[in-house]
Amino acid sequence: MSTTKPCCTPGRDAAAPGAVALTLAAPPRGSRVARQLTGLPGGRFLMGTDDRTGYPADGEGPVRAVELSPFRIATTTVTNAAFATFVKATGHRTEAESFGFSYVFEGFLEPGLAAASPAVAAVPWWRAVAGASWRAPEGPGSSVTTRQNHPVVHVSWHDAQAYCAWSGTRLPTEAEWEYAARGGLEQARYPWGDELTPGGRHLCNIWQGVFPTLNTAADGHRGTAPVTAFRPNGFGLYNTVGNVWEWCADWFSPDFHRTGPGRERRHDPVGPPDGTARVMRGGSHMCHESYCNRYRVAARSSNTPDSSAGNIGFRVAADAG
Ligand SMILES: [Ca+2]
Repeated sequence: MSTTKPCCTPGRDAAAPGAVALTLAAPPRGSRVARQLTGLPGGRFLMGTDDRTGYPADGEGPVRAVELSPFRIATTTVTNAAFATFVKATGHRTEAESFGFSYVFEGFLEPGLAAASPAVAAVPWWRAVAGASWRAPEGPGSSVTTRQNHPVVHVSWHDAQAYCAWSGTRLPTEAEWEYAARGGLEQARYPWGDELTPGGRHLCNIWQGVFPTLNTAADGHRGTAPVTAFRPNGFGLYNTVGNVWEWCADWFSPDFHRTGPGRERRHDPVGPPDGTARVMRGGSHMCHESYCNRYRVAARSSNTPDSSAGNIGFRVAADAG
């Protein structure tokens, strides 16, 4: 169960039957995925926020100095095309496929399928859709044929781990993710500055209109957008906020960064040693200011590692060198 507000993404019941043990393929030498990562210098940066428009209960603050070693990270989230290459090479079956369902926003479903798909009690615009998976993001009959350059979705944290193992990469730690997402700006609210739509321009893919009934798509995208939509941040990274939530390596805790051992919190932090949910960062195409403004670069969320939904993806990272 997520320890943050459950609006971001619904989670599977941790005790649900059908959980799968995943076999990780050995990473190929000189993986193309790993070669495409961009190197970042690391160093000291100010992590978190004390922004009053945020969610203190999530553990967004306090602002603290964190030191990072150099590392590498992908400029985009993993695309449907890249994930298909991984699946073709390994035969990987995602957890959504093993469980037989995943969570889809009702507004993207055909009326008949919406009516046949149970709503999630606390967040009824989420439907548990039989047959929804990365291959069929809106359930049976849908496909990613025209979305090859969009982020893969309906992938669990475990699925992301399997992709990383195959590609010789790893998920970024939460601290690495935030440092990279900030793009070199210190304590800005967004990867480009403090204003959401400077000069009236949309700079990320979130929700405009009235959530959850009216999606005007004023930013040009009703659901996911291509991974290189909008301009990149100062480090060359695209869509670190909006579009899809991104899994991070860490277990989620709202307070480990305040209460954990000092050095573990300040130097290449990896989060708490155990937990029930993994960190997700960045918000998604379903975030709206009136409801949940977790598309801020310091915002945090989480979900259980076997959960998947139509607004969760991931980007990969690796150690330097
Ligand atoms: Ca949008």
